[in-house]
Amino acid sequence: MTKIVILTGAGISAESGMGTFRDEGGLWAQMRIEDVATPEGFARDPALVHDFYNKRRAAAARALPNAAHEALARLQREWPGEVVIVTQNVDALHEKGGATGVIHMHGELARALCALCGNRWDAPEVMVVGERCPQCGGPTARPDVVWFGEMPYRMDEIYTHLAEATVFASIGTSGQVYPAAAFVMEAAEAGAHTVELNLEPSAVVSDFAETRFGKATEVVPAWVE
Ligand code: BJW
Repeated sequence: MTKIVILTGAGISAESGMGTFRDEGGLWAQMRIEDVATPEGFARDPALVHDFYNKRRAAAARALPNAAHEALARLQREWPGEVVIVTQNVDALHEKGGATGVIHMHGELARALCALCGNRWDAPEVMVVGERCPQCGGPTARPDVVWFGEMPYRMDEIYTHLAEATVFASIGTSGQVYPAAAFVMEAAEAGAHTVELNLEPSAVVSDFAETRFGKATEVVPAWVE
C-alpha cells in the first residue's frame, strides 16, 4: 500500500504571486509577526490585523494556481485515495488547481472564526472590526487562521497520515515553524522515504533522505513525473 503525504508551504504559491513570509522582502519584513499573527496582536489592534488579512484575501482571490499545484492534483488523480495534501497555506490554490481533501492546518483566508464560540463560516471579502458571529451574535469575528501560540487544525488526522506514510514530501516551506517542521521526523520514524523540494535548503534539510532544489514550478512537476 502506497501513501504519499505532502506538506506544502508559502514557496509553492510564490510563483502565483502570493508573498512568502521569511524570504527577502517577504511578509515578515513588512509587518511584525507579533502584531499580525498572534491573538495578542489582534486584541491590541484588530483593525491592523483585518487590514493585513483583507489585502491577502483579495490577492488570493485573484491568484491562479501554478504548475506545481496542478502537478500535485495530477498525482492525486493518478493515485486515487493515496495522496494526502497538508498545507500550511491559507490560500485556496491547491483546490483551484484541482486537488481535493486538502488539510489546511493553518486555516483559510476565505473563512471567518468566532473567537467566542468557535463557529466558522465563509468570510466576507472585507472583514471589519466588531463584525458579529452569525451563531452567537458576539462582536468577535476574526480571520480563521492559526496564529502563534494556537493549536493548528486537524493534528490527530495529520499524525495518523504521517504514521501511515510510505513517502513524505515537503514543498516550499522554510522548516522554521512547528509543529509542521517536525512532520519529516514523524514520517521518517514511520519508515517513509522523505524528500524536500524547495528553492533553498530548509532549517530541517538534514532530516530528509532526498533533496531537490529549484523553483516549485520546475521541481514539483519533474518529481511527480
Ligand atoms: C520557494 C519558492 C519557489 C520561495 N519555489 N520554494 C517547538 C515545537 C512545537 C512548537 C514550537 C516549538 N518552538 C516554538 C513553537 C511555537 C511556534 C513556532 O513554531 N515558533 C517558531 C517561530 C519557533 N508554533 C506555534 O505557535 C504553532 N502552534 C503550536 O505549536 O501549538 C502547540 C502544539 C505543539 C505540538 C504539537 C501541536 C501543537 C502555530 C504556528 C502558526 C503559524 N502561523 C502562520 C500564520 C498563519 C496565517 C497566515 O498565513 O498569516 O503560518 S506564521 C507563517 O509561517 C504561516 C506559515 O504557514 C508558516 C510557515 O511558513 P512557510 O510556509 O514555511 O513560509 P516561509 O516564508 O518561512 O518559507 C518559504 C519557503 O519557500 C522558503 O524555504 C523559500 O526558500 C521557499 N521558496 N520561493 C519553491 N518559487
